Amino acid sequence: MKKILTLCLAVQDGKILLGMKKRGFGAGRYNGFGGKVEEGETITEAARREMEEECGVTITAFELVGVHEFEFAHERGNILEVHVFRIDAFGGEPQETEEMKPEWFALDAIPYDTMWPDDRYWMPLFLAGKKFRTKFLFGEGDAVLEQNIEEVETL
Ligand code: 6OG
Repeated sequence: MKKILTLCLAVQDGKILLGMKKRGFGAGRYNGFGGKVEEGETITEAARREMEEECGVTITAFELVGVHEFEFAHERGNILEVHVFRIDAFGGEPQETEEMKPEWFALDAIPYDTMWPDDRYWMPLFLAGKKFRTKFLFGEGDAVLEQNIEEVETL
């Protein structure tokens, strides 16, 4: 089974916008904004909706830059396919919501120790403006057991 999700990362003036996830899957970690694509919605529509719901801003310029396939050793065959968008412009000011507390980080001070453990491996490609496809297998304590990161021209 495959679930399709979005992950939106805004970069502006040498900083990246992350949110502290307050509840649900990934709570206690900083991450981009996003979630499951709902029925009847395109992936880009889902990205726009999640940015509005989770931090109250409206995307005005963005690009699909990566696709991850995440799998957990205790549930082999359940794939999370996460579509990563770089947000180049948005309207409004990021606001705390019930789900996320937004915070800007300098690009050389990204809080990898409080993020999903895959992030430190692919974020350098993201920050270098590359496109990528990855596969990660997670084990006990969400440790990365296997990883494959491919830089691609198009997605
Ligand atoms: P909701 O369950 O809140 O959406 N996500 C991951 N992000 C990273 N960096 N690593 C992972 O490794 C992830 N698994 C899921 C996708 C969950 C949000 O978290 C992202 C969504 O943006 C396993 O609807």
